This record gives sequence, C-alpha cells and structure tokens, in this order.
Amino acid sequence: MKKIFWLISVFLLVINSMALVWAHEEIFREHRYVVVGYEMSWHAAKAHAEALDGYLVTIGDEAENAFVGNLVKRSGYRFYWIGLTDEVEEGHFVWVTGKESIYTHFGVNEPNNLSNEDYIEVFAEWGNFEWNDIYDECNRHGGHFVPPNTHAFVVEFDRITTKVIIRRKLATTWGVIKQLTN
Ligand code: MMA
Ligand code: CA
Repeated sequence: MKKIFWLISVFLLVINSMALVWAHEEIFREHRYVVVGYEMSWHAAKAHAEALDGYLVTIGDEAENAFVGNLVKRSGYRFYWIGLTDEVEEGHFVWVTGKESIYTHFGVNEPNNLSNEDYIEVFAEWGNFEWNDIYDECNRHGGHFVPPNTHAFVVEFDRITTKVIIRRKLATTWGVIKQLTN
C-alpha cells in the first residue's frame, strides 16, 4: 500500500513538473517555428533560442508576420519577442541573424523609443500583429500590467529540425515540456 502511494506521488510530481513550459511548433516555408511559453528578457530569450541551435524569429514579409502571429495566438500567449533590436544604434534596427531590417510592421507611432526601448515585441491581440519597441523586460509596459504566463518568444530554425530533436533540446534546457504540437 505504501509503495503504491509513493508510486502515485512520483507520477503526480512528474505530471506536474511537465506543466512548466508550453511549446508549440509549426512549419512555414521549410522553416520550423517554435513558440516557447517561458517569460524572460529579450536577451535571455535570444540566448535560449541560440542554445536550441535556432534564433529569435526574423520576419521578412506580411505573410510570415501573420503566420507567426497566428501561431502564437493559437498557442494562447499574448506577447512575444521577435529577433529585432536597435540596441547598438538608436533607430537602426537589425535582426539577430545580422540581416538588415527591410520589412517592418510597427504599430502607429511605433517605434517611439519611450525611455529608451530597444527590443521588439508583438502583442498578439493587436489586430494585425503590429510591432512595438519595449524594454529588455517581459513584464514592464509602463503603466500597463502584463499578466503572468502571457509572454512567450518564438524560435526559428533554418532547417527542418525534427520535433524529437527540438523536444530533446527543450528538455535539456528546462527539464520538461508540457506540449509540443502543431
Ligand atoms: C504604450 C506605447 C508604447 C510603449 C508602451 C510602454 C502600450 O503602449 O507608448 O510605445 O512601448 O506603452 O508601456
Ligand atoms: Ca514603444
């Protein structure tokens, strides 16, 4: 009887710890995109993306912007980092991959660099997935409150890395994942 109790406890512990990270993935134009539901600064998200052998998502046109936005929205998150910053030179936006920023999708009056905002995030609930520059923090929006568990980041992979590999890498980084689905 005691043994069963312990077995059930361990089982519940494992199930519970699996609820730490949500990750959703999908393929678009031969690239794989993974939404990682883990709240952290832009720099930390960038480092995690690179640790997975990917990079914070780069967005080259309207179709890709809509694809990424809808993927995040379906996965239930409200805000997400993309791989764009002007931290080196104010007003000069570059992608984490070094690519020049040509296509942009900033909201009206953005980027406004309010108190020196250098990192680009998207509010998935804004109609057309418009971009905003913000601080290197995932939960400080001036007077606006960002509820917990709403901020994610999107990792892009050039090659079609298999789900199994990504799952293993995510597991190595965070130990556990709750879901990896289309
Ligand atoms: C407003 C707007 C943005 C700015 C955030 C900071 C909600 O949007 O001024 O440009 O980044 O506030 O909270
Ligand atoms: Ca802004």
